[in-house]
This record gives sequence, C-alpha cells and structure tokens, in this order.
Amino acid sequence: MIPHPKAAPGGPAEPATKASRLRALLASPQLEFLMEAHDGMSARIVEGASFAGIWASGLSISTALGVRDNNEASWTQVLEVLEFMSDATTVPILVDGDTGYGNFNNLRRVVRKLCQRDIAGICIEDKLFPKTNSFIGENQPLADMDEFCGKIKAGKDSQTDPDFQIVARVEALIAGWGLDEALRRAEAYHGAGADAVLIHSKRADADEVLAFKRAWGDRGPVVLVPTKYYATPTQVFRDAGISTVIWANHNMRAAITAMQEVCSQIRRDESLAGVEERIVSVGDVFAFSGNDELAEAERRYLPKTGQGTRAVLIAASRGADLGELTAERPKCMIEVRGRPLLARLVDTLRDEGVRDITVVRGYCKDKINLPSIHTVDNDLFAHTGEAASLSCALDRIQGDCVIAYGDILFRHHILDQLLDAAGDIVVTVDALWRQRTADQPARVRDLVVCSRPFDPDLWADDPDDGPARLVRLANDIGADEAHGEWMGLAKVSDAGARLVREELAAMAADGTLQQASLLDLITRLMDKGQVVDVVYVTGQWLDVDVAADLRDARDFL
Ligand code: SPV
Ligand code: MG
Repeated sequence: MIPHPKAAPGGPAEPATKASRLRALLASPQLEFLMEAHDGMSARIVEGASFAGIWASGLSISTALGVRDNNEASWTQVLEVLEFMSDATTVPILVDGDTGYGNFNNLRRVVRKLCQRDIAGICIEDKLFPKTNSFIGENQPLADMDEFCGKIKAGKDSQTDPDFQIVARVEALIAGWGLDEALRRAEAYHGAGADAVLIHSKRADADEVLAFKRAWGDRGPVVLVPTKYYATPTQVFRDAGISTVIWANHNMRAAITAMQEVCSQIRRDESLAGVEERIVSVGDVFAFSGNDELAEAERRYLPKTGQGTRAVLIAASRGADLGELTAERPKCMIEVRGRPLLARLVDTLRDEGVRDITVVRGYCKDKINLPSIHTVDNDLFAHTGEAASLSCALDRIQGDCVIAYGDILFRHHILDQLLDAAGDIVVTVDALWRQRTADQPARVRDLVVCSRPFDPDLWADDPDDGPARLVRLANDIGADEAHGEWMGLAKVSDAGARLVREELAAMAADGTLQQASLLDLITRLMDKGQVVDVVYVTGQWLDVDVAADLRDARDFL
C-alpha cells in the first residue's frame, strides 16, 4: 500500500482500507484534491501523478463509453468500469453516483456492490432519475428533500465497509433555489448521515459557494467542483476551510484534445512519422501496464524450459582490451551496476531452470568465486583458445547443455527461444547485428551465413523448411553476405554433446585443439555433415570487449 499523504512520520498507524483513507481525506483540516479518471488507464495516471484520491466522474465515464451523461449507461455498466479502475490503483475512489440510479432501494444495492469492489465512497445528487448534467439547461427539478434524506439513510445502512463515505451533493444553487434552500437541504442531508456535502455551482465565480461555506461553518466537510469557476485561486478555497476540491473532468477533456490532434495529423500525413516523437512509446505502454511484474511472475510460476539442462561457460581469458579494468580480475568478473557480468549470466540461466553450471576459469581464477557453480581450470589459458578451454570441461558436456562465452548478457526470452529449439546443435544469431555495432563495425566478431535470412514476419520456424541452418561461421565473412552475428551462445542435445566431445578429442589428437576457437569447432562439425540450426534473435544482448561496452551494459540493465 502506498503511504497516506497525511501520515506523519512516526505518527499513528495508517488507515488500512481505501474507504478509511477517503474518510480521513474528507475529514482532514487541510485542503485535499480528487482528480478525475474514467477508466483503468486514467485512474493509473491519476495515482502516478500522486493524487491521494480519484473522482470517478459520471460525465467522463459516460463520454468515454460513447454515451451521454443522462444515465444512458446502466449502473452495472458503470460498476464494471469502476472495478477496472479500482483494480488498477491503490488510492481511494469516490464515485459520482448521479442520483443513485433510482430510489432508496436501488441505492442500497449499488452501495453494497461498491463496497464489494473496494470503492471508497459515492456522491449522490438531489435531482431526479434519469439525471441531466448540471451544466445543461436551467432550473432542473430537484428531488424531494425528505425522499433524498431517506436515500442517504438507506445508503448508510447498507454499507458493508464501516468507513464507506456518502457525499450528498446539493443542487439548489444551480437549480436557482438560492442559498437558504441550499443550507436547509445541506442541514437535512447532514442530519440523515451524509459524511460530507458537495455544494455545486455553475457560476463563473466562487461567490455563492463561499457564501454557503461561511453560513455552513464547520458542521461537516464541504466539497467543491470548480469546473466553471476554475479561475478562482486555489488558496481562496484553502482559506475558506474547504475540505476537498474535485478536478472533475480534465483527463477526459485532455484525452479528447490529444486524440483529435493525433487523428487529424495521421489522417493528413498518411504517416506516423510526425506523431511518433510526441506520444509515449509502445515500450512505455508496457512499462505503464506493469509487464515487468508479469515477466517476473512467469519466471516464478511457469515450468522452466531449462530444467535438466546444464551450462558450460567459457571465462578463461583476461579481456586485455579492457586494460586496467582487468588488471586484477577476468573481464567476466567486472561489475555492472554492482554485480559481476558472470553473476548476471548465471542468474539468467538459473531463472530459466538451468542449475548445473560449470565455469571454465583461467586468468585470475581465484576471482571467479560465485556460489553454487562448478569450476574447472584451463591453466594454459594464456597460450590456448576457446576450444581448449571447453575441452577442460569435457565430462560436463552431457545431455542438453548450453555452451556460452562468460562475458555476454541477454534477455531471458533469448534463452527461452534457444532452450525451446529442437536441433542437436543450435546457435543464436542476431539478425540486427548492424544496429548493435553501427558505431564500431570492427567489434563484430563472428558473422554467419545461414540457409535463409531472418524474416520478421516469420517468428517461428518456417513451417515448410523448419529452422534456418548455419552455412558458414567465421570472422572473415563480409558484411554483404552475412545474415547475422553469432552471440557466443549455443545449445547441444545429448547427441550433440557427444558429437562435441568426440570432435574435441579428435582435435586434441590431431594437434589443432590448443589454438582453435569455438568457430573452428563448429565449422569442423559442419564439415563432417552435422546440421547446425539457427535461432534468430533481434538484438537484446551484448558482449563486453572494450570499456564502451560497459556503458552499454549499464544501460542494458
Ligand atoms: C461529473 O464529473 O460527472 C460531475 C461533476 O457530476 S459536473 O459535471 O461538474 O457536474
Ligand atoms: Mg456527474
């Protein structure tokens, strides 16, 4: 729960429920504000802007539903909207309940349903059902005062949450009945149990509502809706001792303006280029909707694709291009945002269920001391290559096994894709490699040629051809013929693991092992006819070779 804005540090415990927070807000001696919202999205925006409560405006909800503010939407349809708003937020919602959707009996049911949905309070106005917006026409008929008092009592008697608030809205000023009638009605509604009185006005100045407040004194909280007298400085309301100001419809109106502008521009331009920069990105929309939480929950609750899969990570080299940074530790142990690269890679693997992880150490091997990993050492690291390091872990390459460089970072979905792939030997290839290193083309190491290029419209394998196949993997492939860059991340099946072990043994026997890279190993396997499948990815990863990569890594996290 977010802290109640009025809770003093070390003060009494915060009220726990939304209704109790609305109650505290209405009763507080300071001026408080409720901001209009009309759906889950706008409600979230209101809470994100640090408003302590939400006004669920009848005008705005109707307008957002494409109907008029004349009870054209049924109360259960409004209730559906309120449920989304309440679920999307933690701050209390005061709902504009119009005239209560009927007589006392209808209101009783409404109040019970609102309590069930954790709506903090309702405001009802003393007009007739079906209502008309107060700013339309003149001298609208008012409800019989006694009948309205009965409605308030019925509402209070029906609330299942003891802190649920009922605000009585007095329309006497707008209907032209004058201050005395407004005060008479406010007094009656107060006596019937209303928790606060909303005195409404459609004048362009605040004179009549301030006159009301002066005459009313402090008999109970007074709420204002300064839609028409918006030019009145807020300090005037504060000085007058007003409880709460409602900014009643401004998100809905702002949304109409923004949507009309963007629509007409796209219609005119027949292009999105002119609007893209001034609207939130799709990524921002995902963040706004809390997609991170879902990804986290998926990791917690979905079966792990990597269960039973091992990993061998090659982390024997120093990373000399990083200079001083690797004077006393291998590059995989450089910290990015307070955690070594290798630890982050191990976290990603573990999150996907890959628990049996072996790291091949070499340079400054004592510095690779992460908990719960296996280590093997290539003590000849200074004179040997990646294949020799991998062969130090020969007996760990068993069953399904991920083989990766120890200095790469990637998003979880990349590992998911790789673990889901069915081939005996599968490599991940970045189809967007040109973007990754546009500023430093020399950094691209391992380009590949595949059986077909990446097709953005074909996210899964081609149903006719199956997965793309590796054709060539080398560091002398020209940019023109390349289909992507190998990430330094591969997976082998049990059969693939056996082939890798046999090939490493063959390389040891023919004397090529010591200087060979993983590229050489994979190339030899392909030369012998072994199929190597490709999982295409589109960015979302990086490796660390030079100091500038560390800055990218910080941004990546
Ligand atoms: C609403 O927001 O629907 C209101 C306030 O009832 S007003 O439109 O100002 O009457
Ligand atoms: Mg209304």
